[in-house]
Amino acid sequence: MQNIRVIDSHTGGEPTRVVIQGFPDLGNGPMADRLEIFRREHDHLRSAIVREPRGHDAVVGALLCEPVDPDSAAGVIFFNNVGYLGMCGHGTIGLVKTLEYLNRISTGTHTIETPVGNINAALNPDGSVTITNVASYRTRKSVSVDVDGYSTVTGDVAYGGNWFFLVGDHGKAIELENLHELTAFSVAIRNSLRSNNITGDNEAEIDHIELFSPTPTADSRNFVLCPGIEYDRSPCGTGTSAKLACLYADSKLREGEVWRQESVIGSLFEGSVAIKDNRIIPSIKGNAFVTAEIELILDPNDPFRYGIR
Ligand code: PYC
Repeated sequence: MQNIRVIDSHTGGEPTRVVIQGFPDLGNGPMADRLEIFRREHDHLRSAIVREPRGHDAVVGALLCEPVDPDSAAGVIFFNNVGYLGMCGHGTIGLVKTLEYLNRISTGTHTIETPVGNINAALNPDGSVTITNVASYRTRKSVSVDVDGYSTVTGDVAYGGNWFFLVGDHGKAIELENLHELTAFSVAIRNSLRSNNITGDNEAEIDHIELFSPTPTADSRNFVLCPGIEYDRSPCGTGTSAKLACLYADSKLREGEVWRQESVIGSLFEGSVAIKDNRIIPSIKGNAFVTAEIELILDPNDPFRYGIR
């Protein structure tokens, strides 16, 4: 038997499963190196942890690691049903609440090491968490692409820790009842970006699609398609960071001004940007709640012990 201990939480409805014990040693290198070892040697455990029958496609895994720098609170590697994430905003908020639950941190600001760089996360006195993300930026504005089965769609390419295509003008209702259509439309956009070679820096795949609409209850409402064809129940920390970078570039948001981003299920993040060395550094504030503490059991006789793949 192989036993893996995890703590589950949700951030604005989006689940995070933090692995706290029982995972093979990945060495002492930077998180980017450990991610490669994880991918190369233990990818079967990724699907065992997040996919059915133990998990489901929306679960984001977060492997808790010893940090390289002893002054950091933790290192983390994020993963999902189809692969790995450079950074994950809702997952970092969930991780911070998990570390608090484990009595490993208290109120204050903590450094978290991720594969795309170190970020700061503050556990606030009211229990909310504010993450200060990696530098975010837009690389292309108003890119038009012909989407199979739909008409031409225009959007921006931006980075917020992951790559996003952000679309404001789409004519779709961003409502839970419309999930099927929002998903099909976003998948079609993603396929068109792929076939037209529209990428992020260094030909990185744009694997997140973000649709926006006005809402009476916040500054904007979004639907975010994640790489494994699941939607983000939260407003998406990296997606909100990409949005903030676009707003700032368009002079629609000033440094320090608060942007309230609502998700398709109605959960909320508050975001703002600071400018440091000419780079846009987004901060995202949200809430997470621990929901379970579980021991996963991988029985060698179970044909689906590594998940349904
Ligand atoms: O919050 O950054 C995020 C995120 C990425 C994918 C799912 N959530």
